[in-house]
Amino acid sequence: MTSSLVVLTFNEVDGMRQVMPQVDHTWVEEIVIVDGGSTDGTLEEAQRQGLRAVIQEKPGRGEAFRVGLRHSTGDIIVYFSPDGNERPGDIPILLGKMGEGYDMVIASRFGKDSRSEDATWITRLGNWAFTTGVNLFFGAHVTDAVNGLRAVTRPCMEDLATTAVHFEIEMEMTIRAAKKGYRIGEIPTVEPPRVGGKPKLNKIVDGLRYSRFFLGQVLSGRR
Ligand SMILES: Nc1nc2c(ncn2[C@@H]2O[C@H](COP(=O)(O)OP(=O)(O)OP(=O)(O)O)[C@@H](O)[C@H]2O)c(=O)[nH]1
Ligand SMILES: [Mg+2]
Repeated sequence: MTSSLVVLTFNEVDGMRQVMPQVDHTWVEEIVIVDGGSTDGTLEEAQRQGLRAVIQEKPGRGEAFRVGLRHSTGDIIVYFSPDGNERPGDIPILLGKMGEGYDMVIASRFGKDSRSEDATWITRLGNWAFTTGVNLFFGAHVTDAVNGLRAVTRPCMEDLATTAVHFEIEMEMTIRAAKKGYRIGEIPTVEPPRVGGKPKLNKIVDGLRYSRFFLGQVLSGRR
């Protein structure tokens, strides 16, 4: 089984400098940066580190997940955001868990041995509500339905045929995988605070988008 690391960036130069050097290139067969149109030196930094970058034609983090799927070749894809919120050391742990036969493995910030040093009470509440909803309505059994750090097999990701353009992508992946009966596993993680740069997720705009997306999923058929 080969694996690809798809790295999602949009004006993330600080993270590229501080986090990417902690990624051991022998963990995976290939690394692909998918960039949403950075103007802060992210692409120059990728080039300096000898990393291949693909620039999105259409904006959005959800779109970036599909660009990463199209521009990588591994049997397993690990989606990784180098903004400091995700620990590079989880990459081999996710791959190890995938070896147990899962179709998707999510790094959970809210499980038994997990911790988030980044979440505020509002994001905690939101994550809890959406995860509970995804479990109740779609039969997933997860403690974190929406974290981005996750691994998925290529056939599973292709079959999910995602359409989410923005931050709803992870919720869509978890819902569709649960609906289709894929095996979803989790590993506990610790979410450190962001390093530099600016958050791209807007608590209000994206919170509303999440809610609308979730309701749409519920109304369009639970199973
Ligand atoms: N390729 C690509 N990456 C994106 C896009 N939007 C955000 N990202 C990246 O996705 C990752 C997560 O975005 P964040 O803004 O940190 O979102 P978050 O982690 O939910 O929110 P914070 O708690 O504020 O960090 C970062 O590495 C961003 O650079 C996009 O449109 N395209
Ligand atoms: Mg972040």
